[in-house]
Amino acid sequence: MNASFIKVLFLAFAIPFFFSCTSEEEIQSGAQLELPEDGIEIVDAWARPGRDGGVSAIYMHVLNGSAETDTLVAFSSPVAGLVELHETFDRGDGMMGMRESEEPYFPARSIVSMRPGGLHVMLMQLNRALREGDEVELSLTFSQAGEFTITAPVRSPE
Ligand SMILES: [Cu+2]
Repeated sequence: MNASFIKVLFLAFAIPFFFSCTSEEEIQSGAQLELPEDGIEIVDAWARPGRDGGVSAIYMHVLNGSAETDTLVAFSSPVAGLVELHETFDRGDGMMGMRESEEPYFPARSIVSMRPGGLHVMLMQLNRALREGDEVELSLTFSQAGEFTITAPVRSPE
């Protein structure tokens, strides 16, 4: 594979990814999801397919039922060499870009929803292909609530 072929592959992946964008972060009132009494709960996690050496993203709802804002301080996944919390932003030229979130905050008594076109956990340097039906393990460490390990099924975005 030469470099331009890789670039084409990346664009084919990235364009639908950016265009489904809504806002960079959506905090819902919790109409369908119920906040836990205390602490953090992570629900409905899923990952998009990715190729070996490529990238993927994990989406989820983070429910913070505690009375304090919590901060995401670390991540890891056995399938990725690098994991970051990304936000999608308007580059101002009609395109959407993504960058590492500088505010990994999860406000008290709130739900932060990660979804395509918004906030997501970016998996980079995949050490194997992720196909529909696979499962991906992800560990997240919050400054207050501590470490969580979740399993996200791989599926294609609707
Ligand atoms: Cu990203």
